[in-house]
Amino acid sequence: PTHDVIVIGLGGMGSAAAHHLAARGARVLGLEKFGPAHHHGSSHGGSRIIRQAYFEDPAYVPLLLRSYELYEELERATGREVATLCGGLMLGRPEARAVAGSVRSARQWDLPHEILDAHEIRRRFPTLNPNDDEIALYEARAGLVRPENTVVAHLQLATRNDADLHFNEPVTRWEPLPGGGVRVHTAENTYTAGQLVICPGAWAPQLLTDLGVPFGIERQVMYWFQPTGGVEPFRPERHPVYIWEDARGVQIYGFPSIDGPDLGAKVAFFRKGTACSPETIDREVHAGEIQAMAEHMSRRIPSLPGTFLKAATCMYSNTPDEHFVIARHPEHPDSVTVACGFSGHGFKFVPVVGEIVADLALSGTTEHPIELFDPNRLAAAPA
Ligand code: PYC
Repeated sequence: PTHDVIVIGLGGMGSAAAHHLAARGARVLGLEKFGPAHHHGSSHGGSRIIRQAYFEDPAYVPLLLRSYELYEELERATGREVATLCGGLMLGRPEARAVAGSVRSARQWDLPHEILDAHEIRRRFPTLNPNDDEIALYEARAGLVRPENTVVAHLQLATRNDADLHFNEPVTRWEPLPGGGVRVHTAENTYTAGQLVICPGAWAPQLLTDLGVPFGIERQVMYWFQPTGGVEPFRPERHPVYIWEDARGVQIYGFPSIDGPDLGAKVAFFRKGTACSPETIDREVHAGEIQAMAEHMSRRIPSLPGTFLKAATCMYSNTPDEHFVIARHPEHPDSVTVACGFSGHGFKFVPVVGEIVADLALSGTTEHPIELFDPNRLAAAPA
């Protein structure tokens, strides 16, 4: 083999894996279908939320604490801005999953947080207009990470450690070799290595046919609006990130204005997409969708849907329980590691997933708690 480890996919997770593997001295080949930090998958759009009081499950918290450390290291090592801790609000009725789940994680892990009633939310964050029966968990250490900068920073560090990164070279198939190791085919070449790491994003159904996980790929839309009265109240010094759940369980999430006055502020529905595949996704954003977003916002952040500026699509790769898959491949446990099914909430974990994947590929195990991400939990029950 010419390389120790081949990494398929150099988006968020794959770029971090390439960096951590190369930093430990592995000879790494990275193969990516598109260019560096591209906009075709799930790692673009300028911002993603980062938070610690994790409503999805308290088991994520130790990984988040490590991710925060690694984001800081990444910023120091590259000089690129990757994280802005502007604070974050999880809003809704007290029983809303986003609120009750965050409170549970914060208490279990003793994370600094405040509980704000509707009056206090309005007083501290005057752009927000909650109903009287809504509350929020406020976390000062929440904020946003920048996906494109994060990917570029990891690629830069991987290259610094001599990783061989090939862009615009799609993988057509891969197979384990009888004597150990793997072979990977692209349109132009065939490569062999002792270990394979697959970080496929929305291409999981094509690249992981024998994993036994029923992925649901979803089209999602991100919207940028210019607030009535301008972006001043939305600047990150004054405005937190937020996830806001309504009485039906519909969640929106949003950001302060971070890309200059002309780009307004970004908002999106969380987990309310439509089924698609990378080949069939509708990249156009329709007037009815923009109208629905503006109407949903206007009751909660009345100044935000002032003027629609632009929208962009991306894809979620959902697992049935919305928890990740990070493991040795059950069918090829000696040579293949997978990181996939991030279900729309993975980007904040990118650096720690890179570290875990490097552990698994180089030693077969990790000290990080990843029991929740075992693909066997999702295997179809035998008939
Ligand atoms: O995980 O915080 C998050 C998030 C919000 C919207 C998409 N992901």
